[in-house]
Amino acid sequence: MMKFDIITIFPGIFDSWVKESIIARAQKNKLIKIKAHNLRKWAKDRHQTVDDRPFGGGLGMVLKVKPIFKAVSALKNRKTKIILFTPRGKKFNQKMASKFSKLDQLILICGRYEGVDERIAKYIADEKVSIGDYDLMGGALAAMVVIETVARLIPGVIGKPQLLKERITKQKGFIEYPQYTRPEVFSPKKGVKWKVPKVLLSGHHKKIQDWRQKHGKVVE
Ligand code: 6GU
Repeated sequence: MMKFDIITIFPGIFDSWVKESIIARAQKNKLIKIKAHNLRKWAKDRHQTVDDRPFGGGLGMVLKVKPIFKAVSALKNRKTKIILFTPRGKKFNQKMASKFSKLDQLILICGRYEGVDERIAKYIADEKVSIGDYDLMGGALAAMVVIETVARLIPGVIGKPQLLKERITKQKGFIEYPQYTRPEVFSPKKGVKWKVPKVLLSGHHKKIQDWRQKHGKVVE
């Protein structure tokens, strides 16, 4: 079973996402385990301080290195990778997801927008990951993106294993192609017809495959 340990100052953000959908079912079936840990658990002073003012001055607060170090030390076991989410990280893609899916555990450190002490990136994290070139409020959404992408690659997480296999192309990766269902013709208003491509109604397997290859996108 693959374990996802999230370190965050906003564990509540993950609640509904963990309780619903395919992620919840995968947990119930003991294929994965997701736990959002409150970083304050590892801040033992009276105010459970997890952040402090930046050296050199500047606005905002910076997450301290010690609580994160203690959290990671407490959570780390098995074949694991420690990921720090930061806009300066390596851009996340399907290939990284595929590598991560072979581990026993991911520890995901969610920073927040003002910043985290750079020693966490330098000494604690195995990988620095960004999910794209835009600014978020913190790493929580990035963690959900990574966990969902990785979890669905684990055998059994997606209901029918054929669903994964069907999309594996001759090359590496998955093919994402356009899909249609009934009706064959939809009329949003008089004189307008939105039609399903004829080839998909033909029953001609090879032609359908070629069409899907041509119009699809390979994600790897
Ligand atoms: Cl991982 N964190 C933040 N704060 N912003 C981001 C990001 C991560 N990836 C893209 N933007």
